[in-house]
Amino acid sequence: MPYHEFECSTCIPERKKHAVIKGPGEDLTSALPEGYLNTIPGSITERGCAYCGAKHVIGTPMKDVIHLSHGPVGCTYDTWQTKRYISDNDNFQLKYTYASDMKEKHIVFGAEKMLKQNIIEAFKAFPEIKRMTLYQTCASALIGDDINAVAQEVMDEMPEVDIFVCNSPGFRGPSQSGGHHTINIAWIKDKVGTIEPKITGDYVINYVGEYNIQGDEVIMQDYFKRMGIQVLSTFTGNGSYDDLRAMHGAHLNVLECARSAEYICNELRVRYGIPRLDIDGFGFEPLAQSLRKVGLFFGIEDRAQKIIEEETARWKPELDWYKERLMGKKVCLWPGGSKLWHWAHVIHEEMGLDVVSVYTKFGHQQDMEKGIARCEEGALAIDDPNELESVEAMLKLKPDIIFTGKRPGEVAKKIRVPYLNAHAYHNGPYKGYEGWVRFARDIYNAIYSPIHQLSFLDISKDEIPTNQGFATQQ
Ligand code: CFM
Repeated sequence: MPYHEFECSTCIPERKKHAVIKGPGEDLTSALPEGYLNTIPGSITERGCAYCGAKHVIGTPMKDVIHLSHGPVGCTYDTWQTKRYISDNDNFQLKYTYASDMKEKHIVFGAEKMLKQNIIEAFKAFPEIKRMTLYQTCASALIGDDINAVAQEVMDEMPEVDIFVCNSPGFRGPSQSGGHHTINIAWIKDKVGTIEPKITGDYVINYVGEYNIQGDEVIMQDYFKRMGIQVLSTFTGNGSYDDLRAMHGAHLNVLECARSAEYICNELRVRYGIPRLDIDGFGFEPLAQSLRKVGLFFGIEDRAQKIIEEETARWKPELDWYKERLMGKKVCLWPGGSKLWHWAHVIHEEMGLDVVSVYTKFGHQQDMEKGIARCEEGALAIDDPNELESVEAMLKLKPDIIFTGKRPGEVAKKIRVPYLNAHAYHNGPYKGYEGWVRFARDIYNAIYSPIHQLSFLDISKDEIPTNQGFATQQ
């Protein structure tokens, strides 16, 4: 039986089908954990909500916009520490956060009037910004505030502004992935096609599912520019609201994170006939293949090849230096969604790491299928894990490092497992040739940092334990 039962979860028998061990010769389809379902009551999930997926993942990276949540102020939490989608306009979208600040009285009497005042006040406070995204939250959706009507009233009174409304309250479920879907569809339905594109070149793409975490988009944009490609819009990292209204003018959608943004690509194909090309900016070989594919589409493979050769010659020796030192180190690869399959095989092939476990918080079964196919035999695959399960897994697997988010990362540190931030990165960008070397350097530093050796010290005793089965100093 491929399912893995956690000791800590025997009291929640439904959890059993959410974890599998990749056994030798096992039929992958029968071993696939369940996924993209509502979280089981009693299992304290670490997922985000549908509002978070819409706003904090996809909406907020848009740089020239006031992002206002209609709800309690706590819903706007998620700032520099957890989200690092930087921009070239001095990080306007990260520096400020806006909420209508609903209180109990608004739940009783409604908050539409207050919302209208808040929208006008926000535009007045930042007169140079003429665009806004407005997000429904659980609180305002439950009482039925009509935020579309409020937004329309403001636009009628202030013709110079444009407001995008996103109806993805947290309870819409089942996780942030539901929110990705909702905002993708809302954007194409309400905004794409409302501005005509400015075409300046022969090869025009939208770069989709790319959120410019610590500059990922900038590094990829540079390759496209060197190939003579015009990036009409980026959905949505460092992206501009009005550029994204003109997405219908591109010749090709180049899709990076298929988990969060395949929906808009599929719609752009149906509505405007623009093809979708999935690429991967992580790792030398996947990136080379991606640049070649884009080059092939436009008949400019030679330009792609030139970049691949230049960049590989510049960065490969550094990558190999790290590979030698990371060979055979055990990794738990525990991101939110698509990084599980973007990374699983390539960290093994290009950095020598062995993936002993994969998990995804909100990925669909197809994400898990790709992830399991690409990780090592014997690996433990978990869907929507909770904290107790991940601690149990770490104690059992004794990884040298885990790649995950801040919350599970802090727990890992307490049991002396080094953690690297797979979401916001430590010292990114991680995309591109240079980025991939930065990733290797961060992994190396995390594993070999003397701090982890020191953390094994029990100062109540007179001994210095050196190796307890986790990181070993070289
Ligand atoms: Fe796509 Fe993302 Fe990811 Fe994602 Fe995310 Fe993210 Fe992630 Mo955090 S869009 S699925 S909802 S690659 S925020 S930039 S790092 S969990 S693996």
